[in-house]
Amino acid sequence: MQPIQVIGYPISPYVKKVLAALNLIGVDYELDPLNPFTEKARLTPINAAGQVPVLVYDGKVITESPEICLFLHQHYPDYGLYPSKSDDIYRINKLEAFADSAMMIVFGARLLHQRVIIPTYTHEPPNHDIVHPALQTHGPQICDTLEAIAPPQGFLSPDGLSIADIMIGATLHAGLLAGFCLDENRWPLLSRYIQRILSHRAVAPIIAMEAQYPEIKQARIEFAYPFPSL
Ligand SMILES: N[C@@H](CCC(=O)N[C@@H](CS)C(=O)NCC(=O)O)C(=O)O
Repeated sequence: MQPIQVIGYPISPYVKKVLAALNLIGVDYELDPLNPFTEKARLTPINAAGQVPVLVYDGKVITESPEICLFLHQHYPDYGLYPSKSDDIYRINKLEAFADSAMMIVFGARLLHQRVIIPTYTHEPPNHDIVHPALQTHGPQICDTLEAIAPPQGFLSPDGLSIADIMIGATLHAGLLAGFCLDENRWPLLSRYIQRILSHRAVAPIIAMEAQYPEIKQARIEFAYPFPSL
């Protein structure tokens, strides 16, 4: 079998999800850090949707991060990407979907995209009519929801770090890179839970790799990223 390949730059939370899943499983992979904004011509022949991540596994091309992670789980069922009990699987799937959609709209599209990606790749300023409500209203609403379900110890699944924790951590991290303030007095359980996810052995190397990108180095300084040692 040829080496597993992941296509997509690790700044994307969806790409982080797939990389962390592979790290959790413990299989080797090659990363092609293709940037979907600057390298579209190279990407569309691989994925007509023009999006990352893409997984190339034994000659098969798989797109869409939930499908990729399900595919990996089917090939490596014993590594806890999804929980072992069916009730837990349903809950974890719903929370992964919440992070993929509602959380990505706020922390990915309205914050990271506006404040870091657009200024870097188009040299346009952020749209403050989008950024301001995300920082002041939408982000805090999501954190209120998450504070009610954040586990005081461990992760959302009794089996350990799962795909839902990974995506919740990756999306909130995107918001933090763009200056969202995760106030530990207002959201104490959530703050500790997010730190546990980001420092997990499957996730921390990706955060460290991403920190080498010039736009992320700059964002960490400009928006005072709260976990500089990660
Ligand atoms: N539903 C897709 C979303 C992937 C996605 O939106 N990727 C973004 C990067 S965060 C992208 O490639 N954007 C480029 C574009 O849409 O032009 C998944 O879960 O994989």
